This record gives sequence, C-alpha cells and structure tokens, in this order.
Amino acid sequence: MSVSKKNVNPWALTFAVYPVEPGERNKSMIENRSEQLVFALSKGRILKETLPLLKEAGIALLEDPDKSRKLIFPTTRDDVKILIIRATDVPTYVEHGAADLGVSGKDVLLEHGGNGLYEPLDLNIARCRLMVAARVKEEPVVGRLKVATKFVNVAKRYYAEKGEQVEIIKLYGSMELAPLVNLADRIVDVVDTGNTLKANGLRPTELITHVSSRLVVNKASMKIKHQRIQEILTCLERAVEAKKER
Ligand code: PRT
Ligand code: MG
Repeated sequence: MSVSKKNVNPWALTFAVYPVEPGERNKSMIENRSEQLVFALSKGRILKETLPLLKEAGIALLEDPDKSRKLIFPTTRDDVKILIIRATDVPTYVEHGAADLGVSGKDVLLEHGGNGLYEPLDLNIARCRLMVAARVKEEPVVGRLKVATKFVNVAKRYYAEKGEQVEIIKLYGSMELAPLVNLADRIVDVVDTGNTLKANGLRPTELITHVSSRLVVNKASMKIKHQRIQEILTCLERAVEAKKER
C-alpha cells in the first residue's frame, strides 16, 4: 500500500532524513570543507583589535566590512574566510561547526556556556569588567532585588552563589535605562571607563569578573584541521606576547 504524502508525519520525515547525531553532522560539515578555515568575528571593537593580530598569521581582509553589506569575506589567504556576525552569535556558529574558529568576549562565553568549544588563547583585547551597578541615589530596596541584564545566566549564577534571591529581568540592550525608570534596582553589564554609568546616574557596586576576548575553536575542527589551526594559534600567541611587551 502506498502512503499518501498527506498522511506522513512531518517529524517522522525529519528523523528519516537526518538519522545522525548532531555532533556527527557538525563533524561531517567540517570534513566537507576541510580545505577551508572559517573564522567568526563581530564588527566593532573585536574586529578592530583582532585584525592586527591576524595579520601576524598572514590573514588580512580583502574588503572593508564597514563599506560592505556582505557577511562572508575573503582574505589574503585563499584557505581562510571571515564571517562577520553579531558578537553574541559567535560561540553558536563555532559550536555548531559553521565556523572553525572565532573571537568572543569572556562575558559572551560565560553567558553562552561554552559547550563544544575550546578556548585555547586569551587575546587580551576588548578588555572590560562585568559588573553590578546601582543608582547613585537610592532608597533602601524593599523586597526582592530586581536585576535587569542581557547576561541572564551570569546574573543567575552570581546571585545564586551569594545565596541571594533576586528577580532577573531579561533585556537586549541599553541596560542603564532600567534603574532610571524603576524597571530594576540593579543592572549587570559590561563596564569599561564607567562613563556610561556615570552619565546615567549609576555607579558600579560589585565586580563579577574581569573580561577579555578569547580565541574559540570548534572541537571537531581542532582534530580534523589540527596542523593549520595550531599554526595560526602559534602566530596569534606570539602576536599577543609581542603586544604585551610593547
Ligand atoms: O553591540 P551589539 O549589541 O551588536 O553587541 P555587543 O555589545 O555584544 O558587541 P560589542 O562589539 O559592543 O562588544 C563586543 C565585546 O567587547 C563584548 O562582548 C565585551 O567583551 C567587549 N567590550 C569591551 C565591551 C566594552 N568594552 C564596552 N564598553 N562591550 C560593550 N561595552 C559597552 C557596555 O555594554 C556599555 O554600554 O560600552 C558601554 C560601557 O562603556 P564605558 O566605557 O562607558 O564604561
Ligand atoms: Mg555593543
């Protein structure tokens, strides 16, 4: 008896077409482009501070991403491509093997969880601090503290370790606004000079952790493309050390 397509459970089809484990799928994706190394970077400070380091490994962009709408960029090395994506998406692309390597802030990695990734090198760039901040002028808080942040997992872990029950409010940006309009009593955010907090009547109260950007590598890529990745890693290590000595 032939089965009419109408009666086929679409989920059953999905499983029939992809009978492999996700990890295996990532591995075969990486093997299929074994000649290529794909780097995931984000626009802004990470791109700006990573490019001089990559130059030491003979990798430079052929086009200026600020003047292009492209998302995949060729480089001076035929075997290396650079993806320019949102900072928070970098660990996801690397974890799933859509990129072999990436550069990500420790803040983003702590929030993401870092599964399926190696973090072999601290690039010592885009340095900042993950902090709790409060209003400069504050009435005593009655009841549970409300904490607004885009770093929900980091904030949950931080307050759990302190044994403090708080209400976490997820935001996607402009955290500094939340205490000003009484959406929250505290924010958890990245602080560099502290000027943004100051300009909004806030002050840093607690340091959660120091942050810098890290090189991240997909675990399967590290095995399959070990030699080429190791070469790049060595060049980057040297560039980071040379910069420290300057
Ligand atoms: O901007 P977008 O929403 O696309 O993503 P993103 O903010 O995650 O990316 P981007 O490029 O702004 O930051 C990438 C990484 O740089 C972060 O993940 C951090 O690891 C690192 N970094 C270093 C910073 C800062 N310094 C920094 N100052 N990231 C953000 N800021 C912001 C902060 O959120 C706050 O709004 O700058 C403001 C504070 O700066 P100060 O100097 O006033 O204290
Ligand atoms: Mg930003």
